[in-house]
Amino acid sequence: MKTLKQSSKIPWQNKPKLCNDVLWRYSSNPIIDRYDIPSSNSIFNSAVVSFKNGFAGVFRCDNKAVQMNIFAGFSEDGINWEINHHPIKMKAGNTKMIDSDYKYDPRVVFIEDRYWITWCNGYKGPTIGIGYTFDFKEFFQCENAFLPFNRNGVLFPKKINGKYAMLSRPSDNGHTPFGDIYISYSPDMKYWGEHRCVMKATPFEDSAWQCTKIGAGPIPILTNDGWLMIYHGVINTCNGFRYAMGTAILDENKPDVVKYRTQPYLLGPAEHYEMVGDVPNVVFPCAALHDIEQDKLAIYYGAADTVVAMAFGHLSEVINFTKENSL
Ligand code: BMA
Repeated sequence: MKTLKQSSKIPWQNKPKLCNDVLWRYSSNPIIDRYDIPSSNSIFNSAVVSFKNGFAGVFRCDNKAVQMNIFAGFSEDGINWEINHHPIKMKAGNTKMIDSDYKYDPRVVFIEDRYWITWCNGYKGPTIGIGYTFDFKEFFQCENAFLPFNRNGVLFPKKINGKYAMLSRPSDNGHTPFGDIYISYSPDMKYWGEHRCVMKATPFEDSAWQCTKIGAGPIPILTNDGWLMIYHGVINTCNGFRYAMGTAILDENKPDVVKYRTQPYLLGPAEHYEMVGDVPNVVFPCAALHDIEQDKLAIYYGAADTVVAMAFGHLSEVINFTKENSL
């Protein structure tokens, strides 16, 4: 089996006996509450990775002035987190231009020798910010990857055909009633190009939960079938947007080729903490830990733009489900 190194002790809970679904929620969800640090109004859409003997993460904590920023956090077990009370302070990375009106929806991935962070960075509107750290103490900000407006920048965990690769979702400056997933490449994490469309929102009749917009979630996972991409899909209802989670499998060497993509969602807003919060009806995955040998997948998602929750699955079942329920 192809695998990229991950910790062997990922957080886990067995599938409940009566569960027929491919993913199941952690029984003590949410794992992070809205007021878990003194300044926070909400903590959600956050990213975690294996780090040393445990885990580290970058958390979106909006404060009580409802300003969006990202904070480092640490955990021994991936479930109980200590989040710093002060936001990440960036130093100059590959540029001196590190302007940032706000930061939100981070993703984190280890590539080669360091942890790379992408987030939605406020520069005359939302675009994709990039930074790196070696230790989750000192952080360095690089050039924004794209022109505004863009969201959901998600790096692949290794170079593809010799270049860094990133998914993103060109958008507008507001709540964006459209959105498709694109891929871009860079030789150096500074200059991005070769933009290609990966997949678009679906026609309403084909799969309505993802008919308004879609965006990449966790770092894609390399499997024998290709890249497993977990993403969010959105439908615009008479009460506003509803965000659910789906999966697709992209070709390993040509990841703009979609091999499979689920018609049904795998997890949608159904529990109270997903349906009730600052923004109701949002399941927004931003990170996943996996262990191919143990066939385990642990997904972290923001719920109702208020708290962080987890769901589990067997990787093989997720892949089979994606193949068997493909559009
Ligand atoms: C998006 C972003 C996300 C949020 C989602 C639902 O545009 O702001 O952070 O979870 O909307 O409100």
